[in-house]
Amino acid sequence: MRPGLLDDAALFKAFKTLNQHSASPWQLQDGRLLQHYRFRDFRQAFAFMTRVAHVAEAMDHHPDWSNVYNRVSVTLFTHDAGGITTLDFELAAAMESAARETPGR
Ligand code: H2B
Repeated sequence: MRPGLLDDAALFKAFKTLNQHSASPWQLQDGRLLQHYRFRDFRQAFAFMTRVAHVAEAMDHHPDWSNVYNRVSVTLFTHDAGGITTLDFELAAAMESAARETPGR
């Protein structure tokens, strides 16, 4: 079963936990989780995306993202639920780990 939408209190709490370990804070924009990453070059940006792709497949939960050279912009949203769920926060946390493992940030 897939998780339901988070209410405001749960959202606030999840943000706090997520951003304790984030170099730059995740933001809430238009009902989605938003983050921008910058890496040394395209190779490292793509290495990051590859790391995340493995996690996303394992979770069956996928980012909306774009890549321009060394930058990756991410928005997370649970399409099936029409909003933000715990899956988005799990994927966000996995992205923070993947970013930490990617050299040359
Ligand atoms: N990713 C995201 N971000 N939201 C979803 O609702 C979603 C997904 N649904 N990945 C999954 C795939 C669904 O389409 C499959 C069939 O489980």
